Amino acid sequence: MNATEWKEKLSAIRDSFSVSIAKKPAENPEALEQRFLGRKGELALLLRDLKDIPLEERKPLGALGNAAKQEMEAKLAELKGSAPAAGPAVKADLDLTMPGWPLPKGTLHPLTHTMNRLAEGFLKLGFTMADGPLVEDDYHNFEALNFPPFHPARDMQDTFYVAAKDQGGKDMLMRTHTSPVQIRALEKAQPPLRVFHTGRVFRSEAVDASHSFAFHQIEGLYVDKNVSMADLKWTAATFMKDLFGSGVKTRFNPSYFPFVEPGAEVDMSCIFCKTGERCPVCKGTGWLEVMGAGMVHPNVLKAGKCDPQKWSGFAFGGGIERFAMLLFGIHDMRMLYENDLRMLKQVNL
Ligand code: 2NM
Repeated sequence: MNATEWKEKLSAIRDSFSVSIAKKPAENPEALEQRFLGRKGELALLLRDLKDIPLEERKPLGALGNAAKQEMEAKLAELKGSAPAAGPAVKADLDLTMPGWPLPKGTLHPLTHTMNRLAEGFLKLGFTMADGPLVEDDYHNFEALNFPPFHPARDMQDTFYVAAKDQGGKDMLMRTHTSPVQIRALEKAQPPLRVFHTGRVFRSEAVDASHSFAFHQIEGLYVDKNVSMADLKWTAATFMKDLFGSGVKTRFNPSYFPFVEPGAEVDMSCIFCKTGERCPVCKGTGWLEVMGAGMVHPNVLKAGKCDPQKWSGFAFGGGIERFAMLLFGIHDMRMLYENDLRMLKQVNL
């Protein structure tokens, strides 16, 4: 558990305490005390988890925990003092000074929450948010990204084409990745440029536990003088630590994407492995593939009206569903789209 998750849990405990304590007729204060403040109560268990959090982050969290404890103790004392000794609940209990009924709060969809976390991570690193259309033309989705004319990804099997044509009479399609947003950003502004985008993409694929025909990607682009693979590695490592905690390691494997050269797959160290067990998530390899990345291909820079002799850049991309599944321990992507309330209500901010 990292500091952010710890804070989220604390907040969830405080929320459910507030709801429980405001119930009418009142719940038994002793039972509430045991549930929240007891030796094996929710707060005590959470405080025990502090040991997993690096020392320098632990102190402020401990203070937050103690403040919450005192607050709960005070509220419980109040409840005990005001509870009728025994017998039926007092009928004339209209007390205008009592706090109102708690309204049920809306919660963010785990995917929305994940997108927000990703966006926060990149905004912190000085990237700005870019946007682009879901219905694209062939030029921005493929041609400007150095897809050779007969590249299999252009095939009807993978791409949803729409009936409409663009103004030049050319095919329009549902974007198959978020990369066209980077091309549009390059067209609009000269480097130095640091942009990212999170949004929906569409592929004509069969649905299963790890595939969907409409999913989400994050992509980013950095173009400047002397941008190197080392900058890319630092950015990827920093970002993964921000998302999954400071203990997470990152490694690169060589890979191919038409729009980068060299290209790499980005692995993060498995966050589910327990020593001595064969981990079902990383299949015992210790690594999880989470992103693609590389140095922007000169042809792509040219398409964005940047001189490759003068500028260089890195780009990266990854599936947001995958990040959400890792963050929330979800094993089947389809659950993200089924709107089961137990799924929808787990982000408690
Ligand atoms: C990836 C992997 C590697 C990428 C490249 C670009 C652009 F437009 F700058 F060329 N945008 N995104 C990229 C690079 C995306 O996703 C798997």
